Amino acid sequence: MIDVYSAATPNGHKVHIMLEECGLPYRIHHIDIGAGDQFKPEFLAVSPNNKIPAIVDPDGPDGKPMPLFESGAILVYLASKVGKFLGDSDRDKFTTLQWLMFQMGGVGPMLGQAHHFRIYAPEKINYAINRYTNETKRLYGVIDKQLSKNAYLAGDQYTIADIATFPWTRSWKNQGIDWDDYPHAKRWFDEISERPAVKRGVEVLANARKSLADDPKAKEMLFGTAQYAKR
Ligand SMILES: N[C@@H](CCC(=O)N[C@@H](CS)C(=O)NCC(=O)O)C(=O)O
Repeated sequence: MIDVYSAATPNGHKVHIMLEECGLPYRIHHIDIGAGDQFKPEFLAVSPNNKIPAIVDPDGPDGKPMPLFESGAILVYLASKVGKFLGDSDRDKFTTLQWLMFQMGGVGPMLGQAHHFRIYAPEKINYAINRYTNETKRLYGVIDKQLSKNAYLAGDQYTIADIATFPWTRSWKNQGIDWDDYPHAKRWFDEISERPAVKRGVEVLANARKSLADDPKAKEMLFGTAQYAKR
């Protein structure tokens, strides 16, 4: 049974969806990132960057427990474990990894900043809002173009590149996106939303999710001095 340390956020959803897609048994441990659980020594021992998601697979490749943080690494690990969602040929695998890296290095960080400056920042800083909204639109444009030629991001198969990217596009409204501008991405989004494993994955820990809007303590934990204390 894989232990999953997580919350109902886009990076958490990636792993919840993947586990559901793979049919792997898992036990979920809620890390309340608004309450500061991510700074507890027992969580930092598995995830030293104080971020969810993290997993511990008691049955690692050498038979010993395998702890992992970083959602992209976890997706690659689980795909390798079950032999699915990475692509069949070496060419397919590298193409999948390419689009996974595009998500990890571009889509996640930039859409996250767009969300932050549009919704959470205490002051409206137009330069930051425009910078990250425009970058988000550019990235949706790249995705849309790729999906105009392919059913999925890495080609004709549903892979961990789709599993990594989809959860970030669920917050399209808060990122300033109008789906009418990205019809191919919308077709992909609608199709993935309907997958039974995706429907189950996005419900994991959904009840524990709290809005940050009126929660100054959570904002302090996520964006304030708590982040920068030496540990
Ligand atoms: N690159 C990391 C990012 C993880 C991440 O940003 N997690 C957020 C929630 S989506 C988090 O745990 N934030 C808590 C914190 O920064 O203290 C990954 O993909 O796993």
